[in-house]
Amino acid sequence: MNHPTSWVRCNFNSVSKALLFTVAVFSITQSLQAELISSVDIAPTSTIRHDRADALYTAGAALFPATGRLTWPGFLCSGNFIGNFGGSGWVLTAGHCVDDGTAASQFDFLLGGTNDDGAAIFPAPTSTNFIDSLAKGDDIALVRLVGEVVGVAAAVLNTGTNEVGMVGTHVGFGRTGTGLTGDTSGAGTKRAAENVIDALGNSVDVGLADQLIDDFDNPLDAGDSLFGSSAPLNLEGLIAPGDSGGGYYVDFGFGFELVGIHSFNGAIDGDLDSDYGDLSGSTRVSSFVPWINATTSAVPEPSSLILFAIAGAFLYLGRKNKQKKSLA
Ligand SMILES: [Ca+2]
Ligand SMILES: [Ca+2]
Ligand SMILES: [Ca+2]
Repeated sequence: MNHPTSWVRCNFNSVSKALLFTVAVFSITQSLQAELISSVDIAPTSTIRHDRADALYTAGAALFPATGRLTWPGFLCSGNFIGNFGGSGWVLTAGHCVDDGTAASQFDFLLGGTNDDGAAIFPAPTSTNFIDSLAKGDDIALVRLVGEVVGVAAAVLNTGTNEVGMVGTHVGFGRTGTGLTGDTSGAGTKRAAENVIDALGNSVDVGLADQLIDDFDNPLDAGDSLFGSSAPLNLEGLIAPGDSGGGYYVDFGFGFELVGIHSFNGAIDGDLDSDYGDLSGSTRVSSFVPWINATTSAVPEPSSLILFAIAGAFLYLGRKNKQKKSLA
């Protein structure tokens, strides 16, 4: 049974809202910034329904080949291949995954069984640090890889603005557990979990613009619903640490499109463990498509430049030879 509107409002009065926002900030700095790679194991990822087989969630991940694993010394996030431009593959991830000063070359993107290093990092233009990214809803960044990605279809960017109410799929390499236990196991394995995009952050008093918000509904307790319906989807789940930067996908009828980049968890039970009743926020991709297109198209084609330089050298040598011949 859905909560009456007044219940939702009651739980987001000024006191509760302050608590939720504080917890949401805490979740980014403490719970979803990235996953310490020391805790990585072979366990599956993201929290799942307690009454569903985990194999259903791990099998679903195969439908989303563009989402890969982004690691750097000591940490793990997720990222999404969005295409080859200027002779390089490009990865769309969360800003807080790449803003700790680590050099681009220290990042490693694993996709389709192939690793590649980062070549350059491009934070959202308005992002100055992690907390700013949360407050502004621009927790998003691009990583240009050294080489092109081969043999993997790129994620399609969503450009529309009708995400709310749609069924989405979270894809990432985060920690796992069930809705009853919370995220109790380490990150490192790819999985996919469904949820309904309930609202934009700034429309439900979570306080964030350009964020897609959802909750982890409990099949045993309708009271755990924070937004929208209290009925969980068949493979309902919530993102957890390590899923940061991963993809939130929606099929609007033309195949899956990337609508969100996993950003943070929130909780009103005081425990940021992605159990039933917790919530998550993803940065809204459609708001950043102009920046993504401008950034990926601004890089010159190195192969073209090299060809031009070689052609120029031949031309110069040819003239020089001609001159020598004419002098001779
Ligand atoms: Ca839900
Ligand atoms: Ca709900
Ligand atoms: Ca919790």
